[in-house]
Amino acid sequence: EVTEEANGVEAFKTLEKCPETSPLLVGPLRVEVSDPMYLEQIRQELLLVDRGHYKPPQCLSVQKVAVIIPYRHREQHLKYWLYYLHPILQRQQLEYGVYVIEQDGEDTFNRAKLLNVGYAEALNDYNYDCFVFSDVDIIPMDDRNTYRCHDQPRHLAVALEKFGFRLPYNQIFGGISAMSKDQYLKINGFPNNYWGWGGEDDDISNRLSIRGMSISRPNVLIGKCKMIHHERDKLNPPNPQRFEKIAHTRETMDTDGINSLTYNVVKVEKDQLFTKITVDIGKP
Ligand code: UD2
Ligand code: MN
Repeated sequence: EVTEEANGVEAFKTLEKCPETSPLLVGPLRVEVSDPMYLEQIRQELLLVDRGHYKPPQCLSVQKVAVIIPYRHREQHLKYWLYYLHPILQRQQLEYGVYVIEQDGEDTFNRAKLLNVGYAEALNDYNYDCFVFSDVDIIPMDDRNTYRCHDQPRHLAVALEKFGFRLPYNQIFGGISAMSKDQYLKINGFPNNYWGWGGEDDDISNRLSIRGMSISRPNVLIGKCKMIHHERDKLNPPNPQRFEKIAHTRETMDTDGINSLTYNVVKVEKDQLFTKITVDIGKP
C-alpha cells in the first residue's frame, strides 16, 4: 500500500512541463453559428471540465489562465462560446478556469468594470497568473491563437470580418486580450466608469502605453476570429462621454481602477462548464 501511494506521488511529480507549442493543435477551424446549441450535449463531451476548470492530463501547464467574460442577456452566444472554446483551450494544453461575470439588474452595461470584478473574483477562487478577457461573442478561427500571456500584453482578436480581416487601427485592444497579473496591476486594472458602449478598450490601451508597455499580437492568419452577428444591445447604448474620457486616461488611471473597485456579489452559480458570478456594480 505504502509503495503504491509513493508511486502515485512520484508519477505526479514527474509530470513534465507542457511543451512551448502543443502537439494537439490543428490550425484553422470552421466556426458555424447557425444551428441552435444545447448545453446538455456540450457537457457530455467535456467530462474533464469541473466547475469551469480544466487541467491538462498530459503535462503541467506553465501558466494558470482565468478566462473572464463580461455578460448579460447573451445566452445563445455563451453556448456557442463554450462549445467552441473548451476544446480549443484543451488542445492548447492550458490549465484554465472560465468565469462569466453577469451584470445584475437592467442599468446601463459596463464592460470594463465587469472585467475588473472578474479579475478579483478569479483570484479569490484560485492562484491564476494570467487573465484572458473575452467578449462572449468572439470565437477564434485558428487554435494556434493561444489564450495565454506573453512578455507584453496580448491582443488576440486581431482579424475580424467586420473590419475586413485586418486591424482597423494600431492601438486597438478590444474583443479578446490577455494580461499577466503584473501587467494588469501595472496599469491599475481597467476603468470603472465607462457606462455604455465604447471607449473602455481604448482607455485600457492608453493605460498600457502610458506605463511603457506595447501590444503583442499573433499574425492576421492565426489571429482570425469570428464575431457572432448581433445588434447593439438596448441596455448598452454608445457612451457619449467616451471621447472626452479617453483624452484624460493619464489623469484618471491612478485613482480609477482595481484600487477603487467596489461591487456586491448577488449570486454564484457553479456550472460544469463555467462559474457564473452575478454582480451588482451600481449604475452611472
Ligand atoms: C467592440 C469590442 C468590445 C468592446 C465594445 C465596446 C472588438 C472586437 N470588440 O465590440 O471588446 O470594446 O466594442 O464596448 O473590438 N455584453 C453583454 N450584454 C450586453 C452588452 C454587452 O454580454 O447587453 C458583453 C458581451 O460579452 C459582448 C461585449 O460585452 O460581446 C461587448 O459588447 P458588444 O458585443 O455589443 O460590442 P462590439 O461587438 O461593438
Ligand atoms: Mn460584439
